Amino acid sequence: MGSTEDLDYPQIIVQYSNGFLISKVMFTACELGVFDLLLESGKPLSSDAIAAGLGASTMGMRRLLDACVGLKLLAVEMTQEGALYRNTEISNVYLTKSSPKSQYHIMMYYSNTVYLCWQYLADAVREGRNQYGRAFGVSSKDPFGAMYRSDEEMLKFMAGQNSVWSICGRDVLAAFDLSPFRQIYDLGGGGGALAQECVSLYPNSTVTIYDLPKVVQVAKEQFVSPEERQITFHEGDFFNDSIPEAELYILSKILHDWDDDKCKQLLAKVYKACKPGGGVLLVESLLNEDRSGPVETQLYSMNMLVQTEGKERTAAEYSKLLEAAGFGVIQVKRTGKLYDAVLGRK
Ligand code: ASE
Repeated sequence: MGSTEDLDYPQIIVQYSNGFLISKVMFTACELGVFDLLLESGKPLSSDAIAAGLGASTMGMRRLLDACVGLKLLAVEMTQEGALYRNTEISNVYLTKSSPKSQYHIMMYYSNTVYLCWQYLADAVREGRNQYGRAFGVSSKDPFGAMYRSDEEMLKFMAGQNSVWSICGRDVLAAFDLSPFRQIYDLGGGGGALAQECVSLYPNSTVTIYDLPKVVQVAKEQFVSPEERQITFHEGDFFNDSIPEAELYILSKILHDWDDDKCKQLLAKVYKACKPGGGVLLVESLLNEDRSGPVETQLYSMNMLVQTEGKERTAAEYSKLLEAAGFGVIQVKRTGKLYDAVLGRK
């Protein structure tokens, strides 16, 4: 890259232009259940068998399967009976619904919600605000009112966010030794996957998932088993209701939803509630200090523009927000994965 060849044939431009085609092929194969069928079958299948099994056209399915082979999401072998398709290892682990590391739900959220908002990216950049009005005809003033506009949308969001913790949860919680903190609140803890990682990594801790009443209700019904003794719930709106006392507050992908004023307001409230010697753990995707990357974080920041009131920030920006609220001894740990950790102490 950066060589004269780039001007002769713009590889990078072609690749980026095709980026959304790649996303949609993967999302569609997931949505139709291609990877699930191949996992269940336990043996390679022809495109006709897959099409029949999924109620799709033979012609359309053949093309989808071939594209998945090109993307290395499927493997193909030629036999006397014709082409037989099977999952690659990565598809078995991440693209099937039933896998413990499944990314299926976040992909459905991207494909059916995020994707529609991105249709209006130019408007979002022009206006500097989220595009719920244009994309879904709902007010953009209250982003979570818009994101949770129906129970179905809320459920899709919660399931999607949960799937991220199956691949990043352990790293962000192990970034610091949190074992001295026994009494933990996960503010905006949603479907509870991070809370579950937390109690499994720190068996002496209890985690309270603090979220809106309707979120807590769904979390109890669909995501967290009542057998999970170390996890409890608290229904509330962290901007308008009180925050109970605890030793550690986790704010995972919360501050990136809000502007600096709202972040300061929330952190000040958390500081007040926090026990002396306690702390706050921010779990966020950190921008480099010079904002040069990582590209995933830059893209997520664009997504925060189209979907929320927030943005992704640098470690220094999060430190400033924490300091403004009174927190000290701020430590930053980059995990090398999508999400990083920042710890502040009271
Ligand atoms: C939020 C997280 C997300 C609010 C809206 C969101 C995600 C998608 N939409 O707190 C997950 C992160 N992924 C992206 C593309 O930003």
